[in-house]
Amino acid sequence: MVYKLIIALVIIGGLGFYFYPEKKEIVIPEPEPVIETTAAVPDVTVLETGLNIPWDIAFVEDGYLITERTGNLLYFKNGEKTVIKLPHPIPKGEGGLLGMVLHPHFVHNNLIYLYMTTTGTLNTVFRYELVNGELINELAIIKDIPGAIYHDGGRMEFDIDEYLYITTGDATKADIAQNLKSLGGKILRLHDDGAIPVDNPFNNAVWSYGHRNPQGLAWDGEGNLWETEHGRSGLVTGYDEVNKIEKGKNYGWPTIEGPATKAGLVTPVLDSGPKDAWAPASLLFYRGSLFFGGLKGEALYQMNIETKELTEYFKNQFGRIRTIRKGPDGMFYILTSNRDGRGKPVAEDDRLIRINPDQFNK
Ligand SMILES: [Ca+2]
Repeated sequence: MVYKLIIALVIIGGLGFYFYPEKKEIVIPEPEPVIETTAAVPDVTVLETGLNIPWDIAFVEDGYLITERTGNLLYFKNGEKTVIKLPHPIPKGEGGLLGMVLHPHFVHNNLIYLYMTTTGTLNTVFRYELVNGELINELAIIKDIPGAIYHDGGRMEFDIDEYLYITTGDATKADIAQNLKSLGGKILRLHDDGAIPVDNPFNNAVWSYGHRNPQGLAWDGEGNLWETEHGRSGLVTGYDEVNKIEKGKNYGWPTIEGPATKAGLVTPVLDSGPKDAWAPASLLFYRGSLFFGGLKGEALYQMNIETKELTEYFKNQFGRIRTIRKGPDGMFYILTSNRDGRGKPVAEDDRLIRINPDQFNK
């Protein structure tokens, strides 16, 4: 009986094979070709034109925010520009609306920080919630930062431990950089709500001092904090600086400048020399190098941290370059500053330009 059943199954199976000789093919998808994420992006793409002294950029879902020194907070999404109203007007002709940084948990708490001139020449860092295109729940996390038309500092960054660092300028009064009771000419360090961290070196907001006009902050792959700073200006220029920042240290302004050394003061890792001026205005760490925009130098600079070698890119191509930041797509984004009264603007200025960093590794 069992034998007959097996025979029957073999016959049926055979018939099945005869009547259905074409098996349905199982399609195995070809593996996706491995594409270098940046390979298809052009070296240079102008994304926005007609900006008016843009100072900082932050990336949000579906777009980006840009501050203009004249007092506008702009939101760009799918090619559309919206102006986000500031709760405070910016005084004309003074420092203005400068740095902007998002809270490390912005996607959950909507917190945004803006560095701006308020009354007179004093600068304040405000924290807001950005909800439905409106800045609400204002909190002044630090105020009465000395300001002036120039030398206002204004750059802000969070470190991986979520402390907020803020650069402040000497507000053209050099001596305040050495005064630990003044907030000018410093790098400040605060909790995200403005509270003073207990491990700050001087029981106040000051983290380091003796700075003239620091404009860029970035941490390298080993967690070291780096800073760019404008050297002397006026009749003579030069001695712009790249400094490695350590807690509580004195970076020398106005006692020393350039490669000069003095006990108790920190000499920059790199300076531009007495004749060249970069006017370094930002800072970004990328693959063993520090990148910064140069205003007076009209270039994008790369300093190899190990060799201290400095390379210039786009010299005189875009005019004055203020800010460089890396986008969530790994691209560099730079902002020009040709409408600040010191440049020679072309019709497109000022511009947001996307730069593919792959070109720097060839
Ligand atoms: Ca210095």
